[in-house]
Amino acid sequence: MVAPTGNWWLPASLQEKKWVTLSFVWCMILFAMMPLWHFRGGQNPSGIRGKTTPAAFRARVDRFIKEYQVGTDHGYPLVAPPPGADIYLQAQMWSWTPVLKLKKNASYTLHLSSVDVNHGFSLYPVNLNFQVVPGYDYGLRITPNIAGEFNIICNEFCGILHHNMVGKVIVEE
Ligand SMILES: [Cu+2]
Repeated sequence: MVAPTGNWWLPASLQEKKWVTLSFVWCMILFAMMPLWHFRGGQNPSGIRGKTTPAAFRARVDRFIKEYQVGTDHGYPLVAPPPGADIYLQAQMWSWTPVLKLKKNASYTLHLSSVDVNHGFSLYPVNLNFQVVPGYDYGLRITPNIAGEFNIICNEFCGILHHNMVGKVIVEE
């Protein structure tokens, strides 16, 4: 192969240069928005993430239930932890354990993890969504500010009975 002689390409025109510059500036703005929005956006949780194992998390959930259980709800333990407590929610094909009874305007650290496959935590009717991943303990600082009953719906397809995977959070005045 022989290279063409001389200046065979056309130098970038003014419009091309403007376009490349504009694109680059826009890229940088979007790039800066990612960290900026994490702190300013309000919708991004600053959670605590830690490693765990399904067995360790299950044991922690069992301990949590034993400590604060106040009854049952449709066969699931009903747990009323004190304000400020670390609270635990276990995702498993195809249920959420336990049913949490929380106080309005009290703060908690909600630990989410799965003991089998990936699940999705979706709080209805409030539109809050988090990934629930086996092997990771995702600790969210939460302060429920609306009283009522909320459903937790799995929004990550997790098998044949995925549609049955509904849990509950009760927030009392
Ligand atoms: Cu699921």
